[in-house]
This record gives sequence, structure tokens and C-alpha cells, in this order.
Amino acid sequence: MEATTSLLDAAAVGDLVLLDPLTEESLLQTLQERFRRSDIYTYIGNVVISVNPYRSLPIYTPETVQEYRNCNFFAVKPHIYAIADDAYRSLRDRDRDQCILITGESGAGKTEASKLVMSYVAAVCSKGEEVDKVKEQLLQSNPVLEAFGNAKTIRNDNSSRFGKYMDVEFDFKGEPLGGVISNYLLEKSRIVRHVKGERNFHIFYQLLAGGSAQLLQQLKLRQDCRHYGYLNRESSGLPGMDDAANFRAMQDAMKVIGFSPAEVTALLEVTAVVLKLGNVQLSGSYQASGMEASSIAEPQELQEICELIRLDPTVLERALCSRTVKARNEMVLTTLSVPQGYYGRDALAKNIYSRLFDWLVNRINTSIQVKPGKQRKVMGVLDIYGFEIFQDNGFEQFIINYCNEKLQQIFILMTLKEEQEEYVREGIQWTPVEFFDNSIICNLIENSKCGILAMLDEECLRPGVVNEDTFLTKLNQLFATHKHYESKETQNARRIMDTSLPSQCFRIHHYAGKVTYNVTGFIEKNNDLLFRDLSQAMWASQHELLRSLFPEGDPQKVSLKLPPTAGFQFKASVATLMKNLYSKNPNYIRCIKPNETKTGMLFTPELVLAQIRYLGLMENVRVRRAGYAFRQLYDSFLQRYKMLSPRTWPHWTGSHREGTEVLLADLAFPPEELAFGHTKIFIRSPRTLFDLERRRQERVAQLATLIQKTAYRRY
Ligand code: AD9
Ligand code: MG
Repeated sequence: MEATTSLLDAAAVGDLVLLDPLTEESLLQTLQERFRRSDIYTYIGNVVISVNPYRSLPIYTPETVQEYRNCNFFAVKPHIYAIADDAYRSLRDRDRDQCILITGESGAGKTEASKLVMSYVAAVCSKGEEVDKVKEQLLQSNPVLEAFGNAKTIRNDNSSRFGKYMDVEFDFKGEPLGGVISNYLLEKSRIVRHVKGERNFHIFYQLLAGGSAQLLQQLKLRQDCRHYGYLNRESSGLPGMDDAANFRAMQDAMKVIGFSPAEVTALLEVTAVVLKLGNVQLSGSYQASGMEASSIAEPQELQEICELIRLDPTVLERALCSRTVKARNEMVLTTLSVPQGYYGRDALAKNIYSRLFDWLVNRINTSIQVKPGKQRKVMGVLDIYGFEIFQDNGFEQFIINYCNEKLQQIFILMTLKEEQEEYVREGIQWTPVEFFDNSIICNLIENSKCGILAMLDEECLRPGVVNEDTFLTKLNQLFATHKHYESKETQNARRIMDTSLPSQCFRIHHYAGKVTYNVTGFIEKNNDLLFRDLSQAMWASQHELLRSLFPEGDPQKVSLKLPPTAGFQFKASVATLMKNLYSKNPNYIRCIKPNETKTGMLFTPELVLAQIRYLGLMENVRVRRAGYAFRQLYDSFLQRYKMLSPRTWPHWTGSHREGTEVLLADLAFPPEELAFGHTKIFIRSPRTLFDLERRRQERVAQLATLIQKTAYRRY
């Protein structure tokens, strides 16, 4: 156990469980010092903290892979490969399904980390034609999903705009068989709007830059990004990103996965339709009745869209400019105003794209799925958005932070469970640990009768005019005294003076901090409605793929039931995810972004400190060492410290456990500091371990002098 040679130097040892004293400051300093030495990985027990270096480090070479292959977790420097190796071996040799949970804020390095884990596992598991094919398919799902699901944002040039969970399945020998991908909440609003300095999803720029003249002609596209409204009529160039090359890589990847040429064409046709919808312009006029009506301003774009999707243009025109509503048990066609028309057009584009993305994930799954009946072991990798606190927080942040609250809950539960299991295995008395239980916050959001999501659904389903004011009023009444809920009204009632909380907002005290959410847009986003006329128009198209994305457009299947809300669906998928994770052995990678400017090796302490809080790292360390901070197998322990007692030095002939007992009795540590398990010694506080280590170092120095003197005398 070489790493402990410098246990007294926490910065070098790289396990924050051994930090003494444990304060936010000491934790921050340790990470900073390690980062300065290019040690971007640090442990909290078997949790890896990864600080994004923003420059390529020579630590992912094939030689490094060999170094970590079958390594002893504690004998090598902290590395993401060590956790990947530990998880893979535990799956292969001990039959324990694994999950790797990667969290952190945008740009912290989650996606890179997930790729490193996948490529490590691919490198260490065995080779062979069939296995290599599966590995390639799994790895190649990345460029495809990144093309359609990633975009440049202010925070990250390659930001994943969706959450991803991938189960990789192995056979009993540890060879990959295939996998299943689940996706969460694609940021579809980006299709129609993105702020200056950001981009739409990569695929549009890739297609325009990399598509051949013939392909673009076939898709009725112009090469110039500035032609397209949804691309903000800006040129696309992004330093360091070769869209054309990425398009070719994406096409190759689709081939490897098994997409047929016809499927690729259909996929690109629908993508082109989304882009072109943004150029459909409407103009307004007033009818004799005084009602405002909209019409298509320039038919060319609409005509081309309809050629691509094989639809009669008058059908689409009618669906974009009017709407069927029920009035006195009769269906009547009403005209739409220009803003209403644009609203419908944008909703259609967002819906086509997000459904296309779901289709893409399903299509990849069809290729990589494992035949039923095969016995398998599973490693799940979760790359999902981290906690978000912005200046303005809306429905998306609320949903994302709810997911993080659930992940924190499962983290605490699983860490404690694991600790408890180890104590039981080792036959040690387990005393329950005090920790902050965030189920009160999860419940505030998800309680099916009176949680915030349920209240939002109730409001969305209420007939008549609904608005966010009534929603907020309801929350204020329900949670007037809730410890984790706040609004202007509850503050007034509690006589709290706070000018930072506007009246259309509520604030939640999350485990990671307080977040103020503006309720504007909550109802619309939760409802996520598409005018039925538009889904019926899509269903009427002869384009097989597009048509399949709108099954509710089939007039035979008109249902009076409203589709489930966005919040409801998300809550259900989070519940499934949690159940899945809970059945596995967890491994954590906590990613940290060290600066806002994507600068290599720059560490901004305030920024990192905020993330230490969001990620709950202090709580993490506390939980990890709530019972015993340190544990080690008897033989390794005795080997290291036996020189500290004349009874065990230089040789001990009894059992390792007895030797350890004798040794520690001679050193006279307080009994409550130690516990003797079946195979391991447990030490309660880092201080005792450091004391032990200090004595060892003194003894080593003494012995070295003695050896020198003896040698000198002989000489
Ligand atoms: V987002 O929530 O999807 O916006 P991520 O996924 O957390 O975000 P990502 O993995 O995309 O961040 O990393 C951002 C950038 O940081 C990458 O494009 C790399 O340029 C850089 N990065 C991340 N990890 C490493 C690393 N281990 N070594 C070098 C890295 N560079
Ligand atoms: Mg990402």
C-alpha cells in the first residue's frame, strides 16, 4: 500500500476521508493543491472527484490502461480507470451489477468521463470478432447521439442537452453482449430559440457543412446557415470543431450501428423539415368578422417541406393557420392570429425533433439490444445534468434540480446501505449515522397527492382559464409553514424582509442550496400541447418515419384524454431510473468545473467551493467516515505496522488478526477507536490513523539509522 507512505500529506494521498481537520476550506485547498500538481482525480472512499483540466493530459494512454488493469484500488494514484476497473471486476468476478453515476455542472467533464469509463472497459475486456463488433456499436452510439443531442452553449462547446443512462450488458465471462440507452428531457426549446453565442443542435451545422451538394439538393437545403431562421441567421463556425468531419464520423457511426441507407435518408429528411419549418413565414389580415387570420406569406418553403414529407400542402397550410375547436358539441374551424400561428409552428418543430430523438435512441437500442433469455450482468452509466442555479430559473431547472435531489437521496441511502452491509459482513456493531435526510424536499416536489408537481398537473387539467397565479397561490396555502418552501407571501406572513424574491416566484431550499423559480411558463411547458390539427397533418403524411412519430394524429384514435404532462412523465422516468440504480452497486464520479472560461489548468476557488456545496461533498465525506474512516485487511495492515511492537517485529507467526490485536494493544489506542471485523481492522478517526502513521515514520527513520550504524561498524 504505497500510497500511505505520505498519509500525513492529505494533498498527496488523495483520499478526502482522511482529511483532518475536515472543513470546507481544507477540502478546497486539497483539491486545489492536487490540481496544481495535475492530479485531477481525488477520492472520497471509492467516490472519484474529477476536476476538469481543460487540456489534454497524458494519463489515458494504453500504458495507463495496463497499469490500472487488475490494480489494487489503493495502491495506485486516484484515477477514473481505477473506479472503472474496480466496477468491472466486481461485475465479472463477484457477479454484482454495477452503476456508475456521473454528476456535475455543465462543462464539468461528465460526458468525457463517461466515454473514458466506456473505453476503459472496452479495452480491458476480451477481444474477438463478435465482441469487437458489439464494443464498436456501443461506442459509436456516442457520435450519433451527440450530433442530435448536443449543442454549443456558453458553458460548453459540446454540451449534452439531454440526460443519458446506458446499461451495458455482459455475459458470465465479462464479455459485452449489448446494451440499452434511456434518454431524459431533451432541451427541445433550443430548436426554436437559443441565445447569442450559442448554437442549435450540432446536426444542423454538420449536415449543412458536411452534406454533399447532391444530398443537400435532395433535402432541399441551402448550404449557408445564415439562410435559416432557427439557426439565428448566423454563420456557424466554431473554432476547434470541424462540423463537416463530424458529419462524416456520424454517418460512419450510423453504418457501424446498423442503420440502413433508407433509414439514414428518412432521418435526415425529417431533420431538414425541422430546419425548414423555421423559415415558414406567416402574414396576418383581418376577416370581415373582425377576427385576425394568418396565412402563409411565401409558399415556396411550405411546398418543399410537403414534397419532402409527401403531404398535400393545403393540409399543412390549414393546420398551421387554423385550428379545430369544439363549440357547443360541434367542431368548428377557427382562424389563428399570426402569433398563434407561429406558436403552433414552433411547437410542431420542437415536437418533431424531440420525437425524432426518441426514435433515434430506440433505433440504436434495436441494434444493440441483447436477445431475451441470455443471462447477463449489467453496468449502468449515468451522464445526467447537474444541479442548476441560474439568475433566472424556470420549469427546466425545477425538473433538473428535482432529479438531482433524487440522486442525492439515493446516494445517501446507497452509501449508508453499503457501509451497513460491510459492517454486517464483518460482524461489527452498527450504530446508525446522523445525516441530513432530504426526503422532505423530494416529498415537497413529488408527493402524488399534494406535491408541487401534482399541484401543477391539477392546474393544467383545470377547465377554463388557467394561469400561474392560481398555481402559486395554491402552493403558498399548502406550504405556508414548510421549512423548505418560501415565497413573497409566506415571507410576508412570517414577517421576513427580503427584496430578492419577486412575487411571481417560489424558492426551494434544496440540499445543495436555495433556488428561486419563476413560475412563468410552468403551465405551458408542463402541458406541452400540440394542436391536434398539427398532429393529424403529420399523420396524414406519406413519410413513414414522420408519420410514425405522431400516432395520436390518427383520426380513428382521437382520445378525449389529455396526454400525460411533461412533469408527470419525468417523475415516472426518474422513479424507474432510481429503482434501476438502487438494484445495483453504485460507483460515483463527481465532476467539477474549475473555471468559467474553459482555460487549461486554471482553478477559481470560489467557483469550486460552490460546486463542493452543490455536490454535497462535505456530507459525502461525513457519511463515509460516520462509522469508521479507515479499514484494511489484516494481512496488509500487519505488514505495514508490525515494526511498531517488539512482539510482532520482525516476525509474527500467529494469525494476521491476532497479530493486529497484539500490535494495537501494545500501542494502547482507546478501544472505541478500533473494531476487529472478520477480515479487516476498522479505525474510527483519521487522527488515530495519522498517529499510527507518524509512529511508523519515526520507527522507519530509527531503523534506517540503526542499519546504517551497523553497516558502518562492520565496515
Ligand atoms: V454538459 O452538462 O453536457 O454541458 P459535461 O458533459 O459535464 O457538460 P464535457 O464532458 O462535455 O462536460 O466536458 C467539457 C469539455 O471539457 C470537453 O469538451 C473537454 O474539452 C474538456 N474536458 C472534460 N474532461 C476532460 C479531461 N478529462 N481531460 C481533458 C477534458 N479535457
Ligand atoms: Mg455532457
